[in-house]
Amino acid sequence: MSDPKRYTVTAALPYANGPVHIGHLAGCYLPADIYVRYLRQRGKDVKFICGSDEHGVAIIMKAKAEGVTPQEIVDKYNGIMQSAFAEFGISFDIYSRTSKKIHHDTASDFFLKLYEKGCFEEKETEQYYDPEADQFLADRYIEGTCPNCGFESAYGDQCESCGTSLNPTELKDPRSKLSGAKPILKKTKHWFLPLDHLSGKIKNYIQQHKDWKPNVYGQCMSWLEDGAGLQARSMTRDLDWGIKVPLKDAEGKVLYVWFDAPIGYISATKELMGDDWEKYWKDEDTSLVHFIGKDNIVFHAIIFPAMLMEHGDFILADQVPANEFLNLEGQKISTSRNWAVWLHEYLRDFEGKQDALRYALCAAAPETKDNDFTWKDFQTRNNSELVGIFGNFVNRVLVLMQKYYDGKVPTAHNLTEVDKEVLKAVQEAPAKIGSSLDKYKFREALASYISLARTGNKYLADEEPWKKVKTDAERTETIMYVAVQVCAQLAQLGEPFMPFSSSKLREWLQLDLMTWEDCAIQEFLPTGETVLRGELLFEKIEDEAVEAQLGKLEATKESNKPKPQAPALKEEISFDDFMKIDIRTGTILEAEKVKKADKLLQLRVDIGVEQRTIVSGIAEHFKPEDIIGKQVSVLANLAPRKIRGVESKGMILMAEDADGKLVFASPSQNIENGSIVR
Ligand code: B3M
Ligand code: ZN
Repeated sequence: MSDPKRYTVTAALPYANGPVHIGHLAGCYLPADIYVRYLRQRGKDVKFICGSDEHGVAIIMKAKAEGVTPQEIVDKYNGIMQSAFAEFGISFDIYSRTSKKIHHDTASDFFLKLYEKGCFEEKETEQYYDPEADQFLADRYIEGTCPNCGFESAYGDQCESCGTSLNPTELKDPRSKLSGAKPILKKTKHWFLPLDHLSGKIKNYIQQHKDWKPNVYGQCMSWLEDGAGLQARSMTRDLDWGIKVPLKDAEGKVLYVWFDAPIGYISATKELMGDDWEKYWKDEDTSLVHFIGKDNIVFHAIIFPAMLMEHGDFILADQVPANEFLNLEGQKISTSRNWAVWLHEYLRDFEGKQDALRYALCAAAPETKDNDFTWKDFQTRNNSELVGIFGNFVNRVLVLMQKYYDGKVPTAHNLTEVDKEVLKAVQEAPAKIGSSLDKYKFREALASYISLARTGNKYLADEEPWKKVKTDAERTETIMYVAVQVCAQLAQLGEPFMPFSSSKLREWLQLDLMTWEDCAIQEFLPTGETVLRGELLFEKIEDEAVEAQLGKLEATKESNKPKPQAPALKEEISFDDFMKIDIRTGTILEAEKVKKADKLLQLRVDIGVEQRTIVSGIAEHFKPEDIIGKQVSVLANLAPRKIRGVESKGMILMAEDADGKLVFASPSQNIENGSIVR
């Protein structure tokens, strides 16, 4: 939409079932925040809407895993997520929760309106039911063998091994994850939203948006062309957590989480704007923009628009700038495997360095394809770009300004071609960066931004005012005048990307934030204005800090390795069987290798009642001299055996792990030899 009157910008409502990690930030919340800050700086009327998604099976599963109620889960994580976003400067106008009454009411009314318009199809279908747990089973609660690849722990909706999406009834040997019981099929009624009659309208809508990012447009078109995508979708579920279906004959049923969650954007806008909310959702001059990750594309570009079309009162999304996924050190980010950089942990380990992460994540954002975050990259970006170029430039300018002019901006005398070029770059930066931001090309925008810092840094290094100051006072003044204008522009245009540093820099330069348009100038600080000394804008990230993070990930890898399985238990024996065994404590008195037998030690053991010879297969694990004097447990009534010509009476008890490591099953404290072990 060209030049809309206002913007409603939403960022996907994250499930309140875990803390926020860098994948969330890079994929959705950071680009959304950059975009919104940019719009605000352009003086646009924009509302930035988000909140916690507190319904759905994801929440219930997490509650089960932590052994608490769903309510406790959402309360806990809503708090953690909200403060992490705030700490990183994600500047929502509202961060709401789908558990609020205003949302329950809004979503119920929406459902009722569709119901009254006859948009739903009531259908009785057979669904899996757990007879022991006495409830219908959500797809994720059913496990079984994948009909496609034979993987034994496929979920009811998808096989994580081969990726096929499934229907629960397609699983072989289905079992309930709640009780382990074999689920039975039972009839249940649900309200389906038919989509086929909308297919023309939906296709038309998507095709009007060829300007969408290719990954988004492509996914929508392939979904529409596939046909299967436009089957009627059930908008209700048999669950006891969620928004109750507002109908009489709907006991025990709630709204499908993907029905209620996007309506959450509307509820939050109502909560924020009161009576003034409607124009943000109903006026054709409003541009509605959904920032999301790629796994949410279909819901935002097809299903939610279909719901809005059926309702009739609302505008549809103008843009759906979805990102692909961010990987971490070459592996998919995973909450369950703890393969992630959690924002609250980053804040603890890199205090005050929010902008460094914002910078690195924007520079490596998975805009067109999945991308990798590595700690080494992060360090390089910070140390060479932020510290080495941007920070170095600003610091030199501020130091020299104090040193030469007590902070007073000097006069510009004759401008050279180089001076003019630098000032031109300053003036043109807003248009250049802005045109990338308008196209949701955040990486490109950031690259143009940092290139202005590079220009400034190079200018100073080439012009060497610290040398010229001795011979040419006028030239030095001109150089410093130009350099300080570059700093000022960096302070202004840095606001969307690195708001913390940008605001510090404006403070040192004693500048207020200007509108983006007003920044298309060459002079921010006229001769005679004063700037302050300031401090260092960025700090180096040391190797140790990076190594600590890599060490943490290494430890995660270790703990994710499948644990060796202990051998299965042997057959049960009776108490009488057990009583036949005579185990005694004894002390090893002598130990020597058995000739021509690598594995055997011949031991002399005092077992209280007598001394005996025992041949033991432990020579590869212990040196004879190390075990003399050791107290051990001895199976004393084992029938004697001749081993390599030596009569062995009894056996030393050892524990052996899966790797074959041996340790003595000794008494934990010394006790009289001959004591009975039982
Ligand atoms: N909560 C899925 C997710 O967190 C879902 C998004 C809802 S947006 C309306 O990925
Ligand atoms: Zn499979």
